[in-house]
Amino acid sequence: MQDLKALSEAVLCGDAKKAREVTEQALAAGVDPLALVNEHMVPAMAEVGRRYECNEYFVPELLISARAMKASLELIRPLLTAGGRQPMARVAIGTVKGDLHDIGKNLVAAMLEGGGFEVIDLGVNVSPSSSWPPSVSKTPGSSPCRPSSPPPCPR
Ligand code: B12
Repeated sequence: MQDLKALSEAVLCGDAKKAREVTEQALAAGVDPLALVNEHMVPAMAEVGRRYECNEYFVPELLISARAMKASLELIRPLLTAGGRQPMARVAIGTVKGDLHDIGKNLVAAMLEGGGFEVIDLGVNVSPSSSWPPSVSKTPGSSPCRPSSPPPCPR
């Protein structure tokens, strides 16, 4: 099996084909899917963010890195979700109005599904005044929404 550094590299360089290829091989070799996310892809995205902050990367690089991460997550997501169980609760999730970052949200949604929750994904850029699907508005309880990633950097 290939060195898993190739996965971080593929995300960092925005090589979706390579990210998918390395993920496929790693999964076939029995590597824990969550380890691929937490130990390789998330740190690579953090480095992408650092490069963006230092003006080494710009929005196009963010986009192609995000595309590479998504290509890999497409293979991983089904492994995080468990089927056939009665859901223990229903959760609505979305990113708040103005926020288009959905990779983290999608990951959390997959983990919640894997943990036995029914997830209603409201998508991105969700306004508080949006008309919620009936399955959400009829459900008592809270809905986790998420603002744009970390707090602004101190300048
Ligand atoms: C990829 C990316 C993009 C992509 C997003 C593609 C996509 N489909 O998601 C694109 C290019 C579209 C983008 C655009 C912009 N981005 Co951007 N982006 C990133 C980047 C590099 C990675 C984000 C990511 O996916 N990380 C990987 C995931 C797995 O991590 P995560 O999102 O943090 O999620 C984890 C946790 O937060 C948590 N979590 C997430 N959601 C939820 C929900 C619940 C309920 C719970 C419990 C937990 C949870 O669990 C997740 C798994 O561990 C970050 C840098 C960074 N270091 O994060 C900047 C970053 C978030 N972006 C930033 C900026 C400034 C922008 C733009 C304004 C740039 C511009 N000038 O246009 C636009 C804003 C667009 C908008 N309106 O939202 C800033 C945000 C600064 C701030 N604090 O507001 C960051 C931090 C970069 C930086 N250092 O300056 N971006």
